[in-house]
Amino acid sequence: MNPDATEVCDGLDNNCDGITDGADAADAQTVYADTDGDSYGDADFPLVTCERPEGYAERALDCDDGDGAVNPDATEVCDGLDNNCDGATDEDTAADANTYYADRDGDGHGDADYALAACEAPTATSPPTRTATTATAR
Ligand SMILES: [Ca+2]
Ligand SMILES: [Ca+2]
Ligand SMILES: [Ca+2]
Ligand SMILES: [Ca+2]
Repeated sequence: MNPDATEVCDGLDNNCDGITDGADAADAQTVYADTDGDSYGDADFPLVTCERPEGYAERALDCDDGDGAVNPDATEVCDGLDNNCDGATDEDTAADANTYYADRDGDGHGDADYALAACEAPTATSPPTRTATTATAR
């Protein structure tokens, strides 16, 4: 141990700076604050440390660290939130998405050949029915 030594995570103050296993340790890891405890941290709050403290996660990617039900492992549902942190809110793959059928003639009855999963009724300009004027669930 001497001031020229490199600090490493070993329980010793290798470089004699008075700090044992400080953030300057060569093999320190970066962890991220995980306020909601879902094991995904907030990339905006990193911490370089030898020992991951309580309340920190080894991976970031939590797009809402105030909601434990929102993280990359979550299932997207139609609720106005980006549950699975993929950057899209209530995407067509949501677990409880409705199936809509194109109603090209506007009689209120859709065409089973033109089904589309979505949280909200598609607009007339949505694929796969560019000529549809309305869409309806059935
Ligand atoms: Ca050390
Ligand atoms: Ca989290
Ligand atoms: Ca999403
Ligand atoms: Ca959602």
